[in-house]
Amino acid sequence: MTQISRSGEVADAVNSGRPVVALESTILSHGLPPGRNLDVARRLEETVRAAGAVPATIAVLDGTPVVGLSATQLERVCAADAGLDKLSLRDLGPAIGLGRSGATTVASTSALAHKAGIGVFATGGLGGVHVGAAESWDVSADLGVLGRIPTLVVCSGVKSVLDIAATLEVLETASVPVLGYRTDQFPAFYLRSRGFEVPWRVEDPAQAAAVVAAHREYASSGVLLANPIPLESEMDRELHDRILREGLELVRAKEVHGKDVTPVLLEHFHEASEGVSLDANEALVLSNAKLAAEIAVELA
Ligand code: PSU
Ligand code: MN
Repeated sequence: MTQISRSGEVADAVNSGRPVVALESTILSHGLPPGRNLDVARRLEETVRAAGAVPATIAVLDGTPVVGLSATQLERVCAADAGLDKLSLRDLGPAIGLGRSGATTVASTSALAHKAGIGVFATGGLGGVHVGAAESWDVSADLGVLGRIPTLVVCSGVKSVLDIAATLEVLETASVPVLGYRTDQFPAFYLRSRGFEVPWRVEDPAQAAAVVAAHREYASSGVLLANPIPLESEMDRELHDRILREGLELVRAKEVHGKDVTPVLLEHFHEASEGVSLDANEALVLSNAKLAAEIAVELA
């Protein structure tokens, strides 16, 4: 049986109860362009360390799930010619069994982190219910997995390319508490709000940790902490809405389906905004890594 490969640093920290923050790799391989992705990957790890926790970036390499990529492995995942598949939880068995490599999504990263003894995970955006899901049935496995695995996921909500109201309903059905970090609004990735409220709000890492610890006593589901993009990095709403309309049109015209939808839309945002959305993406994910590390420190 393939064992999870933990870096020495991650294994030591987990075994001695020190704080660890899991980081995903799909955001690197499919969400950010080559060049920029490696820079962001390194800064994410530095940010986690600066806040007193150990970073564990996760991917599957040659059939082995790796928790805590080395510097060389991080470079491999971020390489322009990496050619990595996007692996959701259902893809882990095939990728591992067949000796393949791939980047992990929120669903698969949460599952691997949990198995490796890590309870806190930071990312940019959660997958959700796609617009038109009533016809397409396109609902990210991230939601179902959060309903089953007790990981705290710190993210900036879901992209406004998704059906946010439906996503919040599915999270409720899955018994996933949704907490706003210093906000009453559910954030929409590039935007701090999109008119949807969160049921609960926390004001600091200690409160978030208290909620997570209490939740774990009574439920086996995860917790979603929604941390809005820093105010100074929020995208202009008009620019955002225009690019979103174009992107959705592009997806329809090119008949993009399934797991390719998010990467295609993201790329369109980055191109059409001439990098503004990239800066926004970077700012929010760094902010989430810092917050996740602070909560991991509280929980440890
Ligand atoms: N949202 C983003 N950036 C991303 C993703 C989502 O803003 O990179 C990635 C994450 O890895 C997430 C996955 O878990 O897309 C969801 O994909 P799907 O909808 O195919 O489940
Ligand atoms: Mn999907």
